[in-house]
Amino acid sequence: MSPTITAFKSSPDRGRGLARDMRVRWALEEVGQAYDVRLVTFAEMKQPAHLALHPFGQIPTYEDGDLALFESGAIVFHIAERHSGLLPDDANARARAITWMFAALSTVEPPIVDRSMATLMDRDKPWYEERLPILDSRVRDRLGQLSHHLGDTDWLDGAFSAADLMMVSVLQRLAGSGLVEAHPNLSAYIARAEARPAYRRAFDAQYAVFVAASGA
Ligand code: GTB
Repeated sequence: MSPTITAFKSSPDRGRGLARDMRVRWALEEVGQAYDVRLVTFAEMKQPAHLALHPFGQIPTYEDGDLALFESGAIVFHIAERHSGLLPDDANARARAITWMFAALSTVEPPIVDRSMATLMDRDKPWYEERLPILDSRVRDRLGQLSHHLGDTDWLDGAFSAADLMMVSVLQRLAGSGLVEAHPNLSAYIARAEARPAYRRAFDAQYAVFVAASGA
């Protein structure tokens, strides 16, 4: 039986693929694992049935037989461990790829989410204009370091892996901010990942949900 993931019934990102089900869809497409999607409303995410799967009442979740997981990082890691194609076979290369997955989630993503939340929720606050440059500068620091590491290589460490899938998913939230665009190698890195057939299939699937929900 195929695993089932959850995603927004009506995503606030309007089909841009920025919600965290996208990275799970992408991982499943990369390894060729078919999956089902259960769409949930914001209200349903806070109901006991969903809270039993996700203690924080969020998406994505992942169910496969008697296994239920939450947290996009844990889900992608699980998929990468259970299938070939997303983590190297060599033990040291595998450990490095896992390190980069953690780096994406715990070092690069937090300042990006802080900035994104401020631009979404705090524009009307009296301190917004003063705070934004601080948030921008924290993001700039991380992007500068990441850009330096990537240099002119295609992927973070050898072949494409779950590390790149996670890092690109994290960086995409900055689209249009000008912050990524200041680093041509990071823009090219994102474009390279987005050109992958598995990414396109995942993107199209989540976009179809937006189209159906909006009647577009
Ligand atoms: N750490 C968790 C993980 O990685 O799985 C975070 C999960 C999470 O934040 N889920 C969000 C959620 O369910 C959706 S992805 N929110 C509902 C709630 O908390 O009540 C975050 C997200 C939402 C919207 C946009 N957007 O509009 O661009 C982008 C990302």
